[in-house]
Order: sequence, then C-alpha cells, then structure tokens
Amino acid sequence: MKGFSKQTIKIKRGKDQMKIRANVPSVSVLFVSVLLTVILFGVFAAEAKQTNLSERGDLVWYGWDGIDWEIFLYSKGTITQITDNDYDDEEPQINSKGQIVWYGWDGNDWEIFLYSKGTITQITDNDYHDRNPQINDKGQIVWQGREGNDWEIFLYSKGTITQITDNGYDDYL
Ligand SMILES: [Ca+2]
Ligand SMILES: [Ca+2]
Ligand SMILES: [Ca+2]
Ligand SMILES: [Ca+2]
Repeated sequence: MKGFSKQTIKIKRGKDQMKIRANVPSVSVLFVSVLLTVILFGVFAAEAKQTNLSERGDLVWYGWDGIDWEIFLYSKGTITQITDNDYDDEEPQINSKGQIVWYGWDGNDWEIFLYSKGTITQITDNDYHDRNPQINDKGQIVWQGREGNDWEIFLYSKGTITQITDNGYDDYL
C-alpha cells in the first residue's frame, strides 16, 4: 500500500511538472500581450481624457488667423471657427457633449471661456491670469489662476466659481 501510493504521487507530480513546463512559454506570451494591451489602452485613455478630441470624434484646436489665435472645431466633417476677435484664444478642450473651454486674452490678462450650444460665455473676469481649463461631461470646469503671488486651482460648477486651493505656492493643472 505504501509503495502504491508513493508511486501514484510520483506520477502525478511528474504530470504536473510536465504540464507546468509545457504551459510556461504560452502563459508568458499571453501575459505580456495582455500587459501591453492594457498599457496601450491606458495611454490612449489618458490622452483622451484631457482632450481636444472627444469620444464622439469632435476635434478642437487653435489656429492663427493672420492677426491672433482663434478656436476651431471639426465636427461631422465640418470645420467651424468658434472665436473671431482680435486677441489670442488658446488650448481648447472639448467634452463628449460638444462643450468647449479655452483661455483667451482680454487685453490685460488671460480669462476662461466656454462655448456651449452655439454661445460663448466668459467664465472669469478678473485682473490675474487664468489658464489651462479642462471640462468634464457635466460641464464642470477646472483651471489654474494666478491669484496673488502664485497659481491656485479653481472650479466652475453650475454657475459658481470656487477657489479650491489657497496657499503660498504654485498649484498647476
Ligand atoms: Ca482670437
Ligand atoms: Ca483673468
Ligand atoms: Ca481680466
Ligand atoms: Ca497656490
């Protein structure tokens, strides 16, 4: 009995070892492929979140009109010029609902602007720089404003601006 059970275990072990050895290369290849896929999707997702290319394929950018920078939108095969003024408008971002945010020069400092359903709204109106806005699908906007001697983070939600940080060092997006 002792000898029989020993032998069985030996055979089983041998089979398991063979199985493991046989599977090692394919498991590694599969693991590496999955890992690469996850990394690639991660990179694309990260780029798509803070984006000038929305999930539905709308694209925004800023272009030189010969005098200053303007905001442009490409949607469903058509390019639309969003801004048309004499000051600089830069670095637009768009959400999946087609709302666009960017920062524009008001003659004294940078302000945050929002384009929604055909209308441009100036979000900030102050004497310091407001730059690099981002917008989510709820229409909430975040940006950095140089309030006082350093940059702070601001949030716009449902018509109200809230200053998120208030300290003595720089806060950037
Ligand atoms: Ca402009
Ligand atoms: Ca400003
Ligand atoms: Ca201003
Ligand atoms: Ca700060």
